[in-house]
Amino acid sequence: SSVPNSTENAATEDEFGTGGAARVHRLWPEIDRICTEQLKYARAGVGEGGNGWQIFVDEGEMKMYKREEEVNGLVVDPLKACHMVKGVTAREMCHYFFMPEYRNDWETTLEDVQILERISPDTLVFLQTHKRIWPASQRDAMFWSHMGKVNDNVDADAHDVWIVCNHSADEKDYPESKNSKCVRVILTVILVCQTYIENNKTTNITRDDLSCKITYCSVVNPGGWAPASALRAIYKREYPKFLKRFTKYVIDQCKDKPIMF
Ligand code: 16C
Repeated sequence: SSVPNSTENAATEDEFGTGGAARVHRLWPEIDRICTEQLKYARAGVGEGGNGWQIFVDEGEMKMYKREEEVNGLVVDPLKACHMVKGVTAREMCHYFFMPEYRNDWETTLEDVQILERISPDTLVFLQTHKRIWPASQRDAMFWSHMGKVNDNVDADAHDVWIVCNHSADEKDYPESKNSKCVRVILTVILVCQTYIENNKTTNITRDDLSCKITYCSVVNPGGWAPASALRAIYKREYPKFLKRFTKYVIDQCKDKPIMF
C-alpha cells in the first residue's frame, strides 16, 4: 500500500491479522510485543538436549519437554509441547482454544470463567478460578488472550499459521478481579498451529487432506507457596491430559462441519 501507516492499512495488513479495535487499546503495544516474542520462542527448536529441554512425554506424535527452573523457591518449569493431528485446520484449533463458550468442554481444572473485558472479537481479558489442590491455596489467573493469523511468511511450507497467546494482565488495570481467597498465578502461554494440506491440493480439499501441527508453550508461576514435588507431579499429569483431551475435542467438533480456513 502507498499509505503504510494508515489505520485502514493496519487493519488489513497487521502481522497477526487483527482488526482495528484491539490496535487502539492501551494494552495493544504489550499484546503485540508478547505475541511476537512468544511466536519466536515457540518456533525455536528444543535442540538435542543441549539447551536444557528434557523430554517427559513421548507418545507417538505427542511430545512434551520441560526445563526445570525455580524463581524464589517456586517451581516455574517452562513447558514446550509438540503434536500433529489430522483432519483439522490451524484456525479451527485456535478457535476452540480461544472462544470462551467451549472452554468448559475441554478444560478440566476450571471452577469459573469470567470475561473482564472484550477488547475486540479476537482479544479478551479473562479471570479464571481453578480447582483447589489440597493442601495449597486455590489459584486464579487473570490474563489477556489474543487470537490471530500469522502473516510473516516464515513458515513457507505451511498453508497457514494461527496463534492464541495468553499472558497475565496487571492487577492495577483490573482491580475488580481481586479475590481474597485465591493466590494469583502468573502465566504466559502460546498455542501455535500450522495447517498442512496433502500434496498442496488447492481444490476439492477434504478433511482427509488436512494435518495440523501444534506447538504449545507455557510458563506458569504458582504465585505463592506450593510444594515443588507435588507441583511437578501435577503438571506431568495435567499437560498431557489437556493436550489429548483438547485435540480430540476439536477433531470431534469439526468432523461434520465445513472446513474453516
Ligand atoms: O493453556 C491452557 N488453558 C488456557 C485456558 O484456560 C489458559 C490457562 C492456563 C491455566 C494455567 C494453570 C492455572 C493453575 C491451575 C491450578 C491447577 C489445578 C489442577 C487441578 C487438578 C485437579 O492458558 C491449558 C492449561 C493446562 C493446565 C495444566 C495444569 C498446569 C498446572 C501448573 C501448576 C500451577 C500451580 C498450581 C499451584 C497449586
